[in-house]
Amino acid sequence: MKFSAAAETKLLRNRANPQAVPGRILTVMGRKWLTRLFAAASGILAAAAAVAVATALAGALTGVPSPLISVGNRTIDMAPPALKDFAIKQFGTADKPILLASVAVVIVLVAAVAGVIGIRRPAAALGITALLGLVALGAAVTDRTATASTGLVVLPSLVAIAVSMGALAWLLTTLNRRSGDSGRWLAPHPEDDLPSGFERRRFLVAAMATGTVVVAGGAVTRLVSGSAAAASRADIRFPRPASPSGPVPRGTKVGLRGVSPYLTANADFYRIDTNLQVPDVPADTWTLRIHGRVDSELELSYEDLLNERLIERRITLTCVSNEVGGELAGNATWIGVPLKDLLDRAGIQPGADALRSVSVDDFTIGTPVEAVMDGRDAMIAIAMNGEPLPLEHGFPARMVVPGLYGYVSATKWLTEIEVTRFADFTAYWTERDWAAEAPIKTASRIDVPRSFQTLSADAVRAGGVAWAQTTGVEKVEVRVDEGQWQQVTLGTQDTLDTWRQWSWQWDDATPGLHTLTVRATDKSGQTQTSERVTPRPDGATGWHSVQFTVE
Ligand SMILES: Nc1nc2c(c(=O)[nH]1)N[C@H]1C(S)=C(S)[C@@H](COP(=O)(O)O)O[C@H]1N2
Ligand SMILES: [Mo]
Repeated sequence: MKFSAAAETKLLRNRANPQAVPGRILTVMGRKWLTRLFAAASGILAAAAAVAVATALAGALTGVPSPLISVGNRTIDMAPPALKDFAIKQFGTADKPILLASVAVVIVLVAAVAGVIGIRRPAAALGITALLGLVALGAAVTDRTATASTGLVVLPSLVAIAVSMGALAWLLTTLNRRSGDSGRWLAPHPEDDLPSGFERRRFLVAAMATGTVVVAGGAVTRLVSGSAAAASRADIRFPRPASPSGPVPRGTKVGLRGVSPYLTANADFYRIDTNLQVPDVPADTWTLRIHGRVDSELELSYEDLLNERLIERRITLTCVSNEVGGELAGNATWIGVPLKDLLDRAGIQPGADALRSVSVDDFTIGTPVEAVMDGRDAMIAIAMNGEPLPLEHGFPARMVVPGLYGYVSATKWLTEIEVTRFADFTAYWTERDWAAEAPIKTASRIDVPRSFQTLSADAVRAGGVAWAQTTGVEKVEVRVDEGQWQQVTLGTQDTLDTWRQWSWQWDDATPGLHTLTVRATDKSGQTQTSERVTPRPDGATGWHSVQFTVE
């Protein structure tokens, strides 16, 4: 940008007096930049209107994700494994809003650029807009979470293309038109690059109309976005489990502030899945089909599950992506139907070594047949901590298998179990470099003190949790700096499938900066290895430690 000497002086003067800047921006920056600003805003407005209308439309249709969600879903499915590891590690369970925000930022940028290009080359701008819509269309058609017919699934993107092109054409026309023009549609003005005196009023009308569409789309989305699953969940009453878990034994809780609660509340329970939008499955339309290498196929409704022999168990779930010291584990009371009961009834044929379980959105998990038949409390769970499964945790039904990481066992929104062989299929995560079989590795964690906390010498207490599902935690030890390992106080073992709280007090604490390290030994005598490995392919190992200061 070149300024005349006069303009430069003005600019300098305005710097000295910032109050005066807004009024002068026009003269100093030039109309060219103002036009660009309006053009960019036009692009963004048009795109926003398209997204709003498409999202409202998708909300009104069953089984049709909004194009924005579809783009997000496809991004998740196509992202290289390393990027996903990074996202889960950096953002944990906030990875979903961050992904959606990134998609939105990309759309805003592209739309703004399209708008600016549209000052000179309206056709190119419309082309870019159409291209954005086509990307959404492609994502919608290939979105595995879409359950409606293709004809319906493409509808929101097609409407989005029409809305964005129409709105942009209108906005650019008013932006490019001079008073006195005979209304040439979308006519660019190559003869001067400072379209002067565009018809502010007409542009404003177009912009406000488009803005109204954005707001209306948002309002309609709100209206139609009530979930059928939530309504059906509210009506569910459970019979008393035939095999209750009994109360939590005394002494399970060590009573130290900052240690993870023994039972994790549903609202605090970690959530990991590939779904940007929680599948909306009312219990009364849900079915579970068990088929494949079985003597007789089974098909069960939710009502059928309620009439089965129900067991209630406390089980600690763990995600394979959990880093050493990470928070991707939680302990809950589950009610469900023993998988073994159903599989025995179906009759597993010789040679079958795997269950391929499928969720309503075609996410797949492979689980060893042996693990669910060896007597552990593998179940099709319908309740979590006394409530029907929360929607995010798999309503109406999910699998829970003690001792296996979630990605090889804990299928949420479960709808199909195929009895098969590992040799005959790959599952969602095994296609992405994770191991096909993944028993949970023994782990221990320091919840308090937090890293870099300062403690007074007379009150150095530490505590946390340790888990070794199906084997049980035998012993937890800590050491200060490179000192001797010392045994901690362990909460009572509840079941072998639950974590144990631990606490420890440092009686003769010395001032200074210290490192506290923890390790657990399971009931088979195996102590956690100090060797650090990453979560991929089958779970992290290594000792957790925190640094803190004693005063
Ligand atoms: N349908 C479906 N089920 C799924 C997943 C998923 O992405 N989709 N993720 C699995 C993983 S990796 C884990 S760790 C557990 C997490 O269960 P939670 O979200 O209830 O804690 O669900 C498992 N079940
Ligand atoms: Mo996981």
